[in-house]
Amino acid sequence: MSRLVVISNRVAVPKARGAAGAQGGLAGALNSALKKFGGIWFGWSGQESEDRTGNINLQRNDGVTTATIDLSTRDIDEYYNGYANSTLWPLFHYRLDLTEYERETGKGYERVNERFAECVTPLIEEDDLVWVHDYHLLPLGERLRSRGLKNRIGFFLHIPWPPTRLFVSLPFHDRLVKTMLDYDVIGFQTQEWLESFLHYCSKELGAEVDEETGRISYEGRTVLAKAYPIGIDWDHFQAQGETGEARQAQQRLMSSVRHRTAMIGVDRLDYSKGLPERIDGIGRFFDQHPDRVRDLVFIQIAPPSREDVESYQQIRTVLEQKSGQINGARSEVDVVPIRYVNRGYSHAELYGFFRASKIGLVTPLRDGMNLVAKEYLAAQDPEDPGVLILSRFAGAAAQLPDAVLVNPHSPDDLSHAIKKALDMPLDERKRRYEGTIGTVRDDNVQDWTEAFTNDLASVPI
Ligand code: ADQ
Repeated sequence: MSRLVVISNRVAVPKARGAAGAQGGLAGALNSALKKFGGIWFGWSGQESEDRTGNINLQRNDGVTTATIDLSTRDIDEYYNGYANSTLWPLFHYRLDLTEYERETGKGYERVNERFAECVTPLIEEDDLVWVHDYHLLPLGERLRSRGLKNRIGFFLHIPWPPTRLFVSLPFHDRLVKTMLDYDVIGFQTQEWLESFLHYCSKELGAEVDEETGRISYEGRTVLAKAYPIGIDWDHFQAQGETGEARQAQQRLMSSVRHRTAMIGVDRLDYSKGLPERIDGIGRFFDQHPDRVRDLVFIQIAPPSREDVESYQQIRTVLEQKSGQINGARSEVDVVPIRYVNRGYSHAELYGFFRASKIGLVTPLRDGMNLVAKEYLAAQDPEDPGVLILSRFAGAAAQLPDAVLVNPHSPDDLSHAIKKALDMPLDERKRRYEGTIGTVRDDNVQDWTEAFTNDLASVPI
């Protein structure tokens, strides 16, 4: 059997299952795949150092080998904070207004991709399957090929692929996509992002595209492009729900909201997650239904991320102002309608909070998939499930049509959905829950890993 080499911007060092802080989700799934196949997970250590000697830190933990390199201050600035997070991330989330185009950061991005290729190539053996992840490493396939690698190489994009009309605003867009056609399999979260990619290849590159099979033929190579919707680690998440930590978290939240309904949002602090728009929707709900202020407590958990990027600093300030305004206008001595918490929690605690919350509010303006929506559903009591309000612009909406779907840009729509969820009778809540839970349970992250690696392993070479 072939080994698997996973390459991503950051590497999650595996922890033993059941150990305190054991990881779930993507990191857990990739680690189990690596254990099954044997192999290596390569990426940036997260550390900054000016060491250019090509030192690779190899570690073996719980059956998985990780190989990491440090990046220099300039590399982090140009590749990570610059091109990846100030150009590609906003553009791929349809935010042209936030997209920065700087030649220097583009060069830094190429330089770090080249460095990744240089460092990882000696670790790759002849029959290894190579699986590259996400927007930080779009051109890595081509960099690896230029070093003579003949292996099967796959790529998965965790975020949306933008429509052609937006994507062409990126200088050198064609050069970037041509580098991607050196992969053998390219995976997207949804049919929608896949279609945008195929459209680009056909219209802008003149590639031959078979819409039915997702096969793209270009300059003598054939690439398979396909949708592989990611899921959660169901078993791991349920096991977290059985812990004392989860039960305590549930109790803690329930006793603090008492007779009121808890409505929860859990997101990284990121403008793509629609947080200010969500607060506006809640404000609108309180304006339209002032008699219900005492019925509802909204808990937003949003730990900061990418704090070196300016647009991320701004979002934090905006959010604090908006929630402060509503709390200022609507609080009583014993009622504070919005609790805004700036830190992360473990999956066990999140399970408990989700279970204690009768409404889950997941309203990104654009999202590749959104695993929080699936985790919220997975934590519900089947006999008395809560209601998921979900943005129609999250990739997850295509898989969860029985959620209450909303347009996150419209405060009226959000307000209406909150009212509907608050008043929803048990039989409708159960019907919606039963319509979604099968997908969440069965299309899980193990399945996703298997589907992708099976397709990659079947590529003829
Ligand atoms: P993210 O943008 O990080 O991921 P998401 O899928 O919602 O978004 O979350 C990933 C994980 O982070 C989830 O397991 C969630 O529980 C955890 N998380 C989020 N907020 C948290 C918080 N406040 N505290 C603790 N944990 C938190 C990117 C893409 C998504 C895609 C994933 C996976 O942007 O669209 O679903 O990758 O492919």
